[in-house]
Amino acid sequence: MRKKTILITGAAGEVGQALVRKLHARNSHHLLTMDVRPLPPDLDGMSTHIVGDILDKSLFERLVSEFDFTHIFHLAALLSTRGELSPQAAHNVNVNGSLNMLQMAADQSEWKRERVVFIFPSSVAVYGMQSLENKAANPRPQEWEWNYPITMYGANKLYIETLGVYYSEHYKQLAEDEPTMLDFRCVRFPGLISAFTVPSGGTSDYGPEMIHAAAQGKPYASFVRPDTIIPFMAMPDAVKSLLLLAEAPAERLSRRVYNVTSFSITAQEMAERVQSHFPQAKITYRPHEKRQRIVDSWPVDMNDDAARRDWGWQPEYDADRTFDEYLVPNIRQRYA
Ligand code: AKB
Repeated sequence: MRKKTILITGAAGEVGQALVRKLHARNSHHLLTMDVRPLPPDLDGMSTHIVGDILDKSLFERLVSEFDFTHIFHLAALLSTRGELSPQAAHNVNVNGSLNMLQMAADQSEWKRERVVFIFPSSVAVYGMQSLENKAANPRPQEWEWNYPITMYGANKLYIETLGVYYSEHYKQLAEDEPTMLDFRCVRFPGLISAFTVPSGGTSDYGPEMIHAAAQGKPYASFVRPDTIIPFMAMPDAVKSLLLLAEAPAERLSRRVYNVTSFSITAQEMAERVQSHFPQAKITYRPHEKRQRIVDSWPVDMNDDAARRDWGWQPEYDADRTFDEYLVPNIRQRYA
């Protein structure tokens, strides 16, 4: 019999590592992890790990013969800054790779006559505020408002959201017998901050970079202006939202794509918090015109009322708790 399994792609990334730890601690499912990189040694033994590429369809053909995927957390992606440096590579991974995953989950759902739950992290990058005035006038957009991304990454995420809904509700709509469809569920994340990993290739990275630099006694020049504001969230809340949404009863869900967020903060407020914990921190500002424009196109906040109402979403870490109880103690220990 095939093993009931949770598949996590992009498992060596920031969210992936945190999710693997959490799911392993629950000990309820067999975990199959995938990434183009090996997992860090401290995750050894927590999953069956495959070093492989989501673009490799033949790999999935082999995997489905061995594993029965009940849930797929498809986290693999190239982030927004990286995507602007290599737009075609980003499109390949973020769109073609995601399409492979969706098709595999659709085939599995149809074949098993059981909906595979497909969890997809999207991003604040799907928004595109057209000016700073527009950003200030529309601080908390709903899911369907201002969906005019200016990055390859944002455009890719928005498209996969749409395809996920298609595969869940309209796939093979002209066939005589409607297949059992996959169950696509998506959270749109703000900038994420982890105490244990440092992001790479994102444009919200100035937040986490600032604090990780300060804890190591390194100076940091922020690539955005001090007044730059976007929403952020601590990594434990990001993982919490993925699991809450994965476990929510289908009848409670009024949409397939949900905003989730925690606190909005300017780069300067972030720097002040960092400096209050690390008084020697040297934080300066050297805005990078193009990365600045990307962050300026993201809203101040996101309306996450639907997630709160439908599946009880509530962040546990506001800005105070994120810094005082999560980031600072763990980061101090990490670099001690
Ligand atoms: C990025 O900066 O690209 C990501 C994101 C906001 O999704 N952190």
